[in-house]
Amino acid sequence: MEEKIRNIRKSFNNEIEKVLDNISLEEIRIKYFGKKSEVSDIQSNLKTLSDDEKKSIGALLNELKLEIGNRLNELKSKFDEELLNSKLNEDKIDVSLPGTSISDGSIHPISKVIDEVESLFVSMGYDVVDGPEVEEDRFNFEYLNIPKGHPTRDAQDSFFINEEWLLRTQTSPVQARVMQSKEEKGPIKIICPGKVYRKDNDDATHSHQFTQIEGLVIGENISMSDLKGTLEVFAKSMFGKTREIRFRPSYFPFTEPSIEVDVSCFNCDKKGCPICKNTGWIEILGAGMVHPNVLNMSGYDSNKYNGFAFGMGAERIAMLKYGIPDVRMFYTNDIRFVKQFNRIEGEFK
Ligand code: 2U9
Repeated sequence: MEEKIRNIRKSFNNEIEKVLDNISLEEIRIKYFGKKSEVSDIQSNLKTLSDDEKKSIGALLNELKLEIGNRLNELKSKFDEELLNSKLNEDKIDVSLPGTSISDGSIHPISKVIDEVESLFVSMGYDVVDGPEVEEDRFNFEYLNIPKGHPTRDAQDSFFINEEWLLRTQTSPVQARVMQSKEEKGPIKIICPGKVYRKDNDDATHSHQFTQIEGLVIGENISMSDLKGTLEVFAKSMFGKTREIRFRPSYFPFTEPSIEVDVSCFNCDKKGCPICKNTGWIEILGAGMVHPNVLNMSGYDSNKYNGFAFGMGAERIAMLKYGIPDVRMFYTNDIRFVKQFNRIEGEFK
Protein backbone atom coordinates (compact mmCIF):
# COMPACT_ATOMS: atom_id res chain seq x y z
CA MET A 1 0.00 0.00 0.00
CA GLU A 2 2.91 2.29 0.70
CA GLU A 3 4.02 1.64 -2.87
CA LYS A 4 0.54 2.43 -4.13
CA ILE A 5 0.51 5.75 -2.24
CA ARG A 6 3.91 6.66 -3.65
CA ASN A 7 2.66 5.92 -7.18
CA ILE A 8 -0.47 8.00 -6.70
CA ARG A 9 1.69 10.94 -5.55
CA LYS A 10 3.97 10.49 -8.52
CA SER A 11 1.20 10.34 -11.13
CA PHE A 12 -0.67 13.26 -9.48
CA ASN A 13 2.49 15.41 -9.59
CA ASN A 14 2.95 14.50 -13.24
CA GLU A 15 -0.61 15.22 -14.24
CA ILE A 16 -1.05 18.38 -12.25
CA GLU A 17 1.81 20.00 -14.16
CA LYS A 18 -0.24 19.77 -17.35
CA VAL A 19 -3.40 21.36 -15.91
CA LEU A 20 -4.04 24.78 -17.40
CA ASP A 21 -7.58 25.69 -16.41
CA ASN A 22 -10.42 25.06 -13.94
CA ILE A 23 -12.07 22.46 -16.20
CA SER A 24 -9.12 20.06 -16.28
CA LEU A 25 -8.45 20.86 -12.64
CA GLU A 26 -11.92 19.57 -11.79
CA GLU A 27 -11.28 16.39 -13.78
CA ILE A 28 -8.10 15.80 -11.77
CA ARG A 29 -9.92 16.50 -8.51
CA ILE A 30 -12.50 13.83 -9.37
CA LYS A 31 -9.84 11.40 -10.51
CA TYR A 32 -7.85 11.68 -7.26
CA PHE A 33 -10.51 12.59 -4.72
CA GLY A 34 -13.72 11.18 -6.23
CA LYS A 35 -15.69 8.21 -4.86
CA LYS A 36 -14.09 5.85 -7.39
CA SER A 37 -10.54 7.12 -6.88
CA GLU A 38 -7.60 5.06 -5.70
CA VAL A 39 -7.36 7.28 -2.63
CA SER A 40 -10.93 6.39 -1.75
CA ASP A 41 -10.13 2.69 -2.33
CA ILE A 42 -7.22 2.74 0.07
CA GLN A 43 -9.32 4.65 2.59
CA SER A 44 -12.03 2.00 2.58
CA ASN A 45 -9.51 -0.85 2.75
CA LEU A 46 -7.83 0.58 5.87
CA LYS A 47 -10.25 -1.38 8.05
CA THR A 48 -8.82 -4.69 6.72
CA LEU A 49 -5.31 -3.83 8.00
CA SER A 50 -3.69 -4.60 11.32
CA ASP A 51 -3.67 -1.85 13.95
CA ASP A 52 -0.03 -0.96 13.26
CA GLU A 53 -0.53 -0.82 9.51
CA LYS A 54 -3.68 1.20 9.98
CA LYS A 55 -1.63 3.78 11.86
CA SER A 56 1.28 4.03 9.40
CA ILE A 57 -0.71 3.73 6.16
CA GLY A 58 -3.43 6.06 7.56
CA ALA A 59 -0.76 8.69 8.32
CA LEU A 60 0.75 8.37 4.83
CA LEU A 61 -2.66 8.59 3.22
CA ASN A 62 -3.57 11.71 5.23
CA GLU A 63 -0.28 13.30 4.22
CA LEU A 64 -1.04 12.55 0.56
CA LYS A 65 -4.60 13.87 0.81
CA LEU A 66 -3.36 17.09 2.42
CA GLU A 67 -0.69 17.52 -0.25
CA ILE A 68 -3.13 16.92 -3.14
CA GLY A 69 -5.84 19.09 -1.51
CA ASN A 70 -3.46 22.02 -0.98
CA ARG A 71 -2.17 21.83 -4.54
CA LEU A 72 -5.73 21.70 -5.98
CA ASN A 73 -6.80 24.72 -3.88
CA GLU A 74 -3.70 26.63 -4.83
CA LEU A 75 -4.34 26.10 -8.54
CA LYS A 76 -8.07 26.86 -8.19
CA SER A 77 -7.25 30.28 -6.68
CA LYS A 78 -4.66 30.89 -9.40
CA PHE A 79 -7.07 30.06 -12.25
CA ASP A 80 -9.92 32.08 -10.65
CA GLU A 81 -7.68 35.10 -10.40
CA GLU A 82 -6.51 34.70 -14.02
CA LEU A 83 -10.14 34.42 -15.17
CA LEU A 84 -11.14 37.55 -13.26
CA ASN A 85 -8.18 39.51 -14.63
CA SER A 86 -8.91 38.51 -18.20
CA LYS A 87 -12.59 39.47 -17.74
CA LEU A 88 -11.58 42.84 -16.29
CA ASN A 89 -9.27 43.38 -19.24
CA GLU A 90 -11.98 42.49 -21.77
CA ASP A 91 -14.70 44.66 -20.14
CA LYS A 92 -12.70 47.80 -19.83
CA ILE A 93 -14.87 50.61 -18.46
CA ASP A 94 -14.23 54.11 -19.69
CA VAL A 95 -15.21 56.13 -16.65
CA SER A 96 -14.90 59.35 -18.62
CA LEU A 97 -17.84 58.42 -20.94
CA PRO A 98 -21.06 60.36 -20.26
CA GLY A 99 -23.62 58.26 -18.33
CA THR A 100 -27.00 57.13 -19.69
CA SER A 101 -29.49 59.65 -18.40
CA ILE A 102 -32.49 58.25 -16.55
CA SER A 103 -35.53 60.46 -16.95
CA ASP A 104 -37.61 61.34 -13.90
CA GLY A 105 -40.99 59.68 -13.51
CA SER A 106 -44.05 61.87 -13.08
CA ILE A 107 -47.02 61.54 -10.79
CA HIS A 108 -50.30 61.40 -12.71
CA PRO A 109 -52.41 64.53 -12.07
CA ILE A 110 -55.31 62.43 -10.72
CA SER A 111 -52.94 60.80 -8.23
CA LYS A 112 -51.68 64.28 -7.29
CA VAL A 113 -55.24 65.45 -6.55
CA ILE A 114 -56.01 62.29 -4.54
CA ASP A 115 -52.75 62.68 -2.55
CA GLU A 116 -53.45 66.34 -1.83
CA VAL A 117 -57.07 65.76 -0.77
CA GLU A 118 -56.11 62.74 1.34
CA SER A 119 -53.36 64.57 3.21
CA LEU A 120 -55.62 67.56 3.89
CA PHE A 121 -58.44 65.43 5.32
CA VAL A 122 -56.05 63.16 7.22
CA SER A 123 -54.68 66.35 8.84
CA MET A 124 -58.27 67.02 9.99
CA GLY A 125 -58.57 63.58 11.57
CA TYR A 126 -60.21 61.62 8.75
CA ASP A 127 -59.36 58.02 7.85
CA VAL A 128 -58.91 57.01 4.21
CA VAL A 129 -60.95 53.93 3.28
CA ASP A 130 -61.33 52.01 0.04
CA GLY A 131 -63.61 49.22 -1.10
CA PRO A 132 -64.49 46.94 -4.01
CA GLU A 133 -65.05 48.27 -7.54
CA VAL A 134 -67.36 45.34 -8.31
CA GLU A 135 -70.20 46.06 -5.92
CA GLU A 136 -73.52 44.64 -4.75
CA ASP A 137 -76.72 46.40 -5.77
CA ARG A 138 -77.71 46.81 -2.10
CA PHE A 139 -74.54 48.76 -1.21
CA ASN A 140 -74.42 50.79 -4.42
CA PHE A 141 -78.15 51.69 -4.36
CA GLU A 142 -80.45 50.24 -1.67
CA TYR A 143 -78.59 51.40 1.46
CA LEU A 144 -78.10 54.81 -0.14
CA ASN A 145 -81.83 55.41 -0.37
CA ILE A 146 -82.00 54.51 -4.06
CA PRO A 147 -84.57 51.66 -4.14
CA LYS A 148 -85.43 49.65 -7.29
CA GLY A 149 -87.42 51.87 -9.67
CA HIS A 150 -85.85 55.09 -8.35
CA PRO A 151 -85.20 57.51 -11.26
CA THR A 152 -81.53 57.93 -10.21
CA ARG A 153 -80.88 54.31 -11.23
CA ASP A 154 -81.83 55.13 -14.83
CA ALA A 155 -79.94 58.39 -14.87
CA GLN A 156 -76.78 56.66 -13.69
CA ASP A 157 -77.00 53.94 -16.33
CA SER A 158 -74.76 51.39 -14.74
CA PHE A 159 -72.54 48.54 -15.94
CA PHE A 160 -74.42 45.56 -14.47
CA ILE A 161 -72.66 42.20 -14.31
CA ASN A 162 -75.83 40.36 -13.31
CA GLU A 163 -79.00 41.17 -11.32
CA GLU A 164 -77.10 41.74 -8.09
CA TRP A 165 -73.59 42.82 -9.07
CA LEU A 166 -72.35 45.89 -10.94
CA LEU A 167 -69.33 48.14 -11.36
CA ARG A 168 -69.88 50.75 -8.65
CA THR A 169 -71.32 54.02 -9.98
CA GLN A 170 -70.09 56.00 -6.97
CA THR A 171 -67.76 55.48 -4.01
CA SER A 172 -70.68 55.89 -1.55
CA PRO A 173 -71.01 52.08 -1.12
CA VAL A 174 -67.64 52.20 0.67
CA GLN A 175 -69.14 54.55 3.27
CA ALA A 176 -72.28 52.38 3.47
CA ARG A 177 -70.08 49.34 4.14
CA VAL A 178 -68.21 51.19 6.92
CA MET A 179 -71.51 52.23 8.55
CA GLN A 180 -72.96 48.70 8.29
CA SER A 181 -69.84 46.98 9.58
CA LYS A 182 -69.52 49.06 12.74
CA GLU A 183 -70.58 46.81 15.61
CA GLU A 184 -70.96 49.68 18.03
CA LYS A 185 -72.58 52.45 16.03
CA GLY A 186 -70.44 55.50 16.79
CA PRO A 187 -68.81 58.51 15.10
CA ILE A 188 -67.23 58.20 11.65
CA LYS A 189 -64.86 60.54 9.76
CA ILE A 190 -63.70 59.06 6.47
CA ILE A 191 -62.83 59.91 2.91
CA CYS A 192 -63.10 57.36 0.14
CA PRO A 193 -61.25 57.94 -3.13
CA GLY A 194 -61.61 55.47 -5.99
CA LYS A 195 -62.60 54.59 -9.52
CA VAL A 196 -66.28 54.58 -10.49
CA TYR A 197 -68.03 53.53 -13.69
CA ARG A 198 -71.03 54.93 -15.56
CA LYS A 199 -72.35 54.15 -19.03
CA ASP A 200 -71.55 57.57 -20.47
CA ASN A 201 -70.36 58.28 -23.99
CA ASP A 202 -66.82 59.61 -23.63
CA ASP A 203 -66.31 63.23 -24.64
CA ALA A 204 -64.36 66.25 -23.36
CA THR A 205 -66.27 66.32 -20.06
CA HIS A 206 -67.54 62.72 -19.68
CA SER A 207 -65.71 59.47 -19.13
CA HIS A 208 -67.27 56.03 -18.57
CA GLN A 209 -64.66 55.54 -15.84
CA PHE A 210 -63.66 58.36 -13.55
CA THR A 211 -62.43 59.01 -10.02
CA GLN A 212 -64.56 60.11 -7.12
CA ILE A 213 -63.50 61.35 -3.74
CA GLU A 214 -66.28 61.24 -1.19
CA GLY A 215 -66.32 62.15 2.47
CA LEU A 216 -68.60 61.16 5.34
CA VAL A 217 -68.84 62.49 8.87
CA ILE A 218 -71.23 60.89 11.36
CA GLY A 219 -71.65 62.10 14.92
CA GLU A 220 -74.07 63.77 17.30
CA ASN A 221 -75.28 67.31 16.60
CA ILE A 222 -73.37 67.71 13.33
CA SER A 223 -74.61 70.80 11.55
CA MET A 224 -74.64 72.36 8.10
CA SER A 225 -72.12 74.91 9.40
CA ASP A 226 -69.67 72.05 10.19
CA LEU A 227 -70.04 71.06 6.55
CA LYS A 228 -69.53 74.63 5.35
CA GLY A 229 -66.42 75.14 7.52
CA THR A 230 -64.92 71.85 6.30
CA LEU A 231 -65.54 72.62 2.64
CA GLU A 232 -64.20 76.15 3.04
CA VAL A 233 -60.91 74.74 4.36
CA PHE A 234 -60.90 72.31 1.43
CA ALA A 235 -61.57 75.02 -1.21
CA LYS A 236 -58.89 77.35 0.18
CA SER A 237 -56.36 74.54 0.38
CA MET A 238 -57.00 73.33 -3.20
CA PHE A 239 -57.66 76.63 -4.97
CA GLY A 240 -55.97 79.37 -2.93
CA LYS A 241 -56.40 80.95 0.48
CA THR A 242 -58.45 83.94 -0.70
CA ARG A 243 -61.21 81.65 -2.15
CA GLU A 244 -64.81 81.82 -0.95
CA ILE A 245 -67.48 79.17 -1.28
CA ARG A 246 -71.24 79.32 -1.73
CA PHE A 247 -74.00 76.74 -1.41
CA ARG A 248 -76.83 76.22 -3.90
CA PRO A 249 -79.77 73.90 -3.21
CA SER A 250 -79.71 70.57 -5.06
CA TYR A 251 -81.01 67.02 -4.79
CA PHE A 252 -79.30 63.70 -4.07
CA PRO A 253 -81.21 60.66 -2.78
CA PHE A 254 -78.68 60.05 0.03
CA THR A 255 -78.59 63.57 1.51
CA GLU A 256 -81.29 65.95 2.75
CA PRO A 257 -80.92 68.85 2.38
CA SER A 258 -78.57 68.52 -0.58
CA ILE A 259 -76.39 71.26 -1.99
CA GLU A 260 -74.01 72.03 -4.79
CA VAL A 261 -70.89 73.91 -3.81
CA ASP A 262 -69.19 76.62 -5.85
CA VAL A 263 -65.78 78.19 -5.31
CA SER A 264 -65.07 81.80 -6.25
CA CYS A 265 -63.18 81.87 -9.55
CA PHE A 266 -59.43 81.53 -8.97
CA ASN A 267 -58.75 83.01 -12.39
CA CYS A 268 -60.65 86.32 -12.18
CA ASP A 269 -61.57 86.52 -8.48
CA LYS A 270 -65.31 86.85 -9.26
CA LYS A 271 -64.90 89.54 -11.96
CA GLY A 272 -66.01 87.15 -14.69
CA CYS A 273 -63.89 85.26 -17.23
CA PRO A 274 -64.20 82.35 -19.68
CA ILE A 275 -63.19 79.80 -16.99
CA CYS A 276 -66.17 80.71 -14.76
CA LYS A 277 -68.34 81.45 -17.80
CA ASN A 278 -68.62 85.06 -16.56
CA THR A 279 -70.42 84.02 -13.37
CA GLY A 280 -67.47 84.51 -11.00
CA TRP A 281 -68.17 81.04 -9.51
CA ILE A 282 -67.12 77.47 -10.39
CA GLU A 283 -68.98 74.35 -9.25
CA ILE A 284 -66.58 71.97 -7.49
CA LEU A 285 -68.64 69.41 -5.58
CA GLY A 286 -71.94 68.15 -4.21
CA ALA A 287 -72.77 67.64 -0.55
CA GLY A 288 -75.51 67.52 2.06
CA MET A 289 -76.68 66.22 5.41
CA VAL A 290 -76.91 62.41 5.44
CA HIS A 291 -80.51 61.32 4.80
CA PRO A 292 -82.16 59.77 7.92
CA ASN A 293 -83.13 56.72 5.80
CA VAL A 294 -79.44 56.10 5.03
CA LEU A 295 -78.57 56.29 8.74
CA ASN A 296 -81.43 53.99 9.75
CA MET A 297 -80.76 51.41 7.02
CA SER A 298 -77.17 51.04 8.27
CA GLY A 299 -78.24 50.56 11.86
CA TYR A 300 -77.71 54.12 13.10
CA ASP A 301 -80.47 55.74 15.20
CA SER A 302 -81.22 58.87 13.18
CA ASN A 303 -82.71 60.47 16.31
CA LYS A 304 -79.30 60.29 17.97
CA TYR A 305 -76.84 60.46 15.08
CA ASN A 306 -76.62 62.68 12.03
CA GLY A 307 -73.85 63.76 9.69
CA PHE A 308 -72.73 65.30 6.46
CA ALA A 309 -71.34 63.89 3.24
CA PHE A 310 -69.74 65.31 0.16
CA GLY A 311 -68.54 64.05 -3.19
CA MET A 312 -66.37 65.35 -5.97
CA GLY A 313 -64.91 64.18 -9.25
CA ALA A 314 -61.10 64.14 -9.03
CA GLU A 315 -60.87 64.71 -12.80
CA ARG A 316 -62.93 67.90 -12.52
CA ILE A 317 -60.77 69.19 -9.66
CA ALA A 318 -57.59 68.38 -11.63
CA MET A 319 -58.95 70.00 -14.82
CA LEU A 320 -59.70 73.21 -12.91
CA LYS A 321 -56.48 73.21 -10.93
CA TYR A 322 -54.15 72.47 -13.84
CA GLY A 323 -56.15 74.00 -16.73
CA ILE A 324 -56.75 70.68 -18.53
CA PRO A 325 -59.36 71.11 -21.28
CA ASP A 326 -60.36 67.47 -21.99
CA VAL A 327 -60.99 64.62 -19.52
CA ARG A 328 -59.79 62.06 -22.10
CA MET A 329 -56.24 63.41 -21.68
CA PHE A 330 -56.07 61.64 -18.30
CA TYR A 331 -56.57 58.24 -19.89
CA THR A 332 -54.72 58.26 -23.23
CA ASN A 333 -51.29 57.53 -21.74
CA ASP A 334 -49.44 60.31 -23.55
CA ILE A 335 -46.20 60.58 -21.61
CA ARG A 336 -45.78 64.22 -22.74
CA PHE A 337 -49.03 65.08 -20.94
CA VAL A 338 -48.08 63.38 -17.68
CA LYS A 339 -44.54 64.79 -17.73
CA GLN A 340 -45.84 68.36 -17.44
CA PHE A 341 -46.93 67.65 -13.87
CA ASN A 342 -43.36 67.35 -12.68
CA ARG A 343 -43.19 71.11 -12.46
CA ILE A 344 -46.52 72.11 -10.96
CA GLU A 345 -46.43 72.16 -7.19
CA GLY A 346 -49.07 74.01 -5.18
CA GLU A 347 -49.45 76.87 -7.64
CA PHE A 348 -52.44 78.25 -5.76
CA LYS A 349 -50.57 78.56 -2.46
C1 2U9 B 1 -73.26 57.87 2.37
C2 2U9 B 1 -74.12 58.93 2.54
C3 2U9 B 1 -74.01 60.03 1.74
C4 2U9 B 1 -71.95 61.40 -0.90
C5 2U9 B 1 -72.25 62.59 -1.74
C6 2U9 B 1 -72.37 63.93 -3.50
C7 2U9 B 1 -73.11 64.63 -2.62
C8 2U9 B 1 -72.11 64.38 -4.87
C9 2U9 B 1 -71.11 63.94 -6.99
C10 2U9 B 1 -70.07 64.99 -7.20
C11 2U9 B 1 -69.61 64.92 -8.59
C12 2U9 B 1 -70.60 62.74 -7.67
O1 2U9 B 1 -68.40 62.76 -8.96
S1 2U9 B 1 -69.67 63.28 -9.01
O2 2U9 B 1 -70.44 63.05 -10.17
N1 2U9 B 1 -71.35 63.61 -5.61
O3 2U9 B 1 -72.59 65.39 -5.30
N2 2U9 B 1 -71.88 62.76 -2.99
S2 2U9 B 1 -73.16 63.81 -1.17
O4 2U9 B 1 -72.97 61.20 -0.02
C13 2U9 B 1 -73.05 60.09 0.75
C14 2U9 B 1 -72.21 59.04 0.59
C15 2U9 B 1 -72.31 57.92 1.40
C16 2U9 B 1 -73.37 56.66 3.23
